[in-house]
Amino acid sequence: MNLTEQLLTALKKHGARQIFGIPGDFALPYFRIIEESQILPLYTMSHEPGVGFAADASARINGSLGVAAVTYGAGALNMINSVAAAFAEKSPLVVLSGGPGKNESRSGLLLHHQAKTLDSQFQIFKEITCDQVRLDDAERAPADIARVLASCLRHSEPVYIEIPRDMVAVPCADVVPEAAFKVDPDALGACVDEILERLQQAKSPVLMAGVEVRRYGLEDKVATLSRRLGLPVVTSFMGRGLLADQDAPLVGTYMGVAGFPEVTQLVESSDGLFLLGEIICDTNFAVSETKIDMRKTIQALNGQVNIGYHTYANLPLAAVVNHMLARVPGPDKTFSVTPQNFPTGLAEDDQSITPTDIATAVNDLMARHGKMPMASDMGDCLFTAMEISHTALVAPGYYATMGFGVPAGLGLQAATGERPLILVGDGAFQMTGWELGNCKRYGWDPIVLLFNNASWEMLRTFQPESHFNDLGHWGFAEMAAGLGGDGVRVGTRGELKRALDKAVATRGKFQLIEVTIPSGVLSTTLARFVAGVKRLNAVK
Ligand code: S1T
Ligand code: MG
Repeated sequence: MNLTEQLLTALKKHGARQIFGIPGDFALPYFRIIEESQILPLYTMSHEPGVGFAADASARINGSLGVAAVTYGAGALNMINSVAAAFAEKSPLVVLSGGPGKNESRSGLLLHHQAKTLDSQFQIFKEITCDQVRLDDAERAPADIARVLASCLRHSEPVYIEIPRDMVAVPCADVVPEAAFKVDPDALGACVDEILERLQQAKSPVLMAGVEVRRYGLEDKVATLSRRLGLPVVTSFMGRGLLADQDAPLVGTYMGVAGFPEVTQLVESSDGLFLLGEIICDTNFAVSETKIDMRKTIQALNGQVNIGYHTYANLPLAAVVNHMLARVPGPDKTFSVTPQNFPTGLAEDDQSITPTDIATAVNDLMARHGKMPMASDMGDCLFTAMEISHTALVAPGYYATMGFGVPAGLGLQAATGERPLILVGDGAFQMTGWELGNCKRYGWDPIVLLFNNASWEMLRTFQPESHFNDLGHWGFAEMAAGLGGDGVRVGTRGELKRALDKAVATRGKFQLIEVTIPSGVLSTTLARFVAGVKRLNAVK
């Protein structure tokens, strides 16, 4: 096999299921091999930010590698923000970029798509990936590919692979996957002893499941562990959607002053908070009513476990969870939790629509037709997602970039075959909503709920005096047909319910429901978040 075929075979062996991409002249040679070899299906998108978000979402929902294939310079550098989002949120994304060959690199000419030096792109990607390689040596290539893909899975962070265009078809040996990382059994045993002891001594222990629990495919094991230890489970804002399909004592999502008071109370009064794979960031913890004393918590993240003031290094999350399960064989403890409740029973009347009405309508829809996986963009749509009953969710809950929602929803459907629900604001839709034009080619048919408040409402909420947040009305519903889907604008709660029922009944085309939301109307969750942040800032 040639170098590209070996790379594709290795990607598949390491869990990749599809490739999203946009070619260019530096990438045409390897794209041709992708298409002709059919080792992995290729989905082309319309703009590289969408390529990155779709590939990232496919990684998140499958708990395995996502692959974004681009050309050198204008392509790869156009995708920096999506890769940064994947890095920040620990998503195992593999970036493949075409690159200049040896002779043209030595021509003495500046090459098109070159920024500063020919190596600039490689250096830029070093900042947002955990490992990188340029495949310019066929002898070294198998070991380099094995190392980089192992890094991607082990750290659950993006990696960068540059393929010079004069190397794509050179003969190459098989890629032998690297041996699994060896855990020190004594360190693991000591660590798990201490975790179990702390949890047993605590009067009100709580387990918070973070994104690493999904990234390492541990949701079912964590659900079992929580039942056996009798631990109520919460997720953070970023971890919303985790354990949705598991038999776990899931109470709800912790959002401090912005969340459900019962969940806030449970977490902030706990004397044994067990943060499992949770990123300690501002969107997860800055809105804490009472500052959580991290010294009293047990934090397992990034391959280490911090307890109080000491750290157990080189203990992958899976090793810790597996060893805890072995130490706590069961049976399940008998205990009950009061899960947070979600709004249902939307009145089908002529009232204007609030974001919380949208959540209510979706909860009613899922109760009637079954759960749908969701992709959400940044904006009030993501805060509204916290009011939707637990279902699989991919969203930029920490890095908080706009533009994620629509391409991520397409990545969900490509990766799972399931019809997704996409939540997106008007501002974010203006960025990457046009990727819906690719649905027809691939038979994707998401239902898109477009929150149209004609503004960058999250920004206006914090700075109402600024008029630059007013976006005016775009006719999104009318644009849907031109993109190959159906579009409708709704302004009352009755219209919303009827539009959702019609959308669910219509398959084979995307269904865009443009929801007109009166200016200044926020979801209950965002209103609480804003009030809480203002209150916390006032006391600082
Ligand atoms: N650009 C990108 C790519 N991501 C961002 N998060 C921002 C800018 C800043 C930003 C927000 S929230 C927001 C912006 C511009 C407005 C979002 O508008 P829309 O999608 O219409 O949603 P809504 O009206 O519900 O706010 C965050 C705070 O940084
Ligand atoms: Mg808006």
